[in-house]
Amino acid sequence: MKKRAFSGIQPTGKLHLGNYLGAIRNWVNNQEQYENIYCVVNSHAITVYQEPKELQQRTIELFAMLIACGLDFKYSKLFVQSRIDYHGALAWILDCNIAIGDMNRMTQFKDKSQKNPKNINVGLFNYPALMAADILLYQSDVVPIGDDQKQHLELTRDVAMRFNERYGECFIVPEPIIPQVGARIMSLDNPESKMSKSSSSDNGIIYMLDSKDSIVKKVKRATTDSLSDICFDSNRAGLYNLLCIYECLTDKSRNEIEKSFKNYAELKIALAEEIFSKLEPIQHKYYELTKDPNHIWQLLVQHEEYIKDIASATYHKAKSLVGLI
Ligand code: AQP
Repeated sequence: MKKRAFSGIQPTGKLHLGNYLGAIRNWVNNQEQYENIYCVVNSHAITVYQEPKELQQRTIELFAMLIACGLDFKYSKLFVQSRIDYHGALAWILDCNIAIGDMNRMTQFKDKSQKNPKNINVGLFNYPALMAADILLYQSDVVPIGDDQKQHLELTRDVAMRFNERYGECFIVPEPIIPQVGARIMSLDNPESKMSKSSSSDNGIIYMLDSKDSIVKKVKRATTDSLSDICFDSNRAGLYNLLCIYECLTDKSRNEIEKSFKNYAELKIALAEEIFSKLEPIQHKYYELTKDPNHIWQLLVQHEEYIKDIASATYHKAKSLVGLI
């Protein structure tokens, strides 16, 4: 029997190359190996204020983008989190089994609350419990994620084990799958921080729908250093990031890549070409798909009954084990 893979992505902004290389590309590449369930986690998105109409629109656009990136309904189930009520309900049960000290250690909460000090809400603090519920509801064996979600996955594993010990076997304890290359794509203009949908400046982010011109401009302007030799040196953060992106996109060896370019300008030209050649077919498919909003809606509800059955079985088991009637 195939192992089950589960992962999610938030409709918090426009999808970028970091999301693609760190997560989605691996979902797509591994989809024949696993039984897959993927999710647009829009309930997570409201932990930071979202304009409601925009959130609705972005949820649908992200759903279409995931299909354009290559998620194939023959192998993968795709759905929208808020349409399945069991996520919030299981999160509450898990909340009551997570120590406040464990939650206090989550670095994403610290980062996000520092970025946005006026909007530190309970939901943002509680984000990891909802993420644990997403994963555990579907009895997931593996969770393909970028490096930034590793700590949340550890908390998910801990709460699953604690629950199973305390109340009896209920959840599969999931394993993370973190790619060796591309797990943390950094911002092009600030290579000390990760490329992120909610970054304040667009210059460091390659969006999935960026035009070729825009990609070329952003890559040309990418921060490097005053040296000139090309080598994978993680102390030279800007260059290292560009080389890692190139490595991810071409699957060439590091040695071969280092020998291919004499200077930064050559590397940047080749990298921009490589990025656009990977994004162009995705962009075509996305624009094709979004011409027909009714069709997207049909796809959006297509897997809901299947998903609901799995979620309902897990939730009712957990509910009964803790003694809720
Ligand atoms: N820069 C990145 N490099 C590699 N992987 C990344 N991921 C995100 N950024 C990078 C991975 O993408 C998946 C979906 O992420 P998400 O939308 O759920 O939330 P996030 O990690 O918080 O992504 P962003 O872009 O930084 O969004 P905002 O700004 O809204 O928080 C995850 O598997 C993540 O690891």
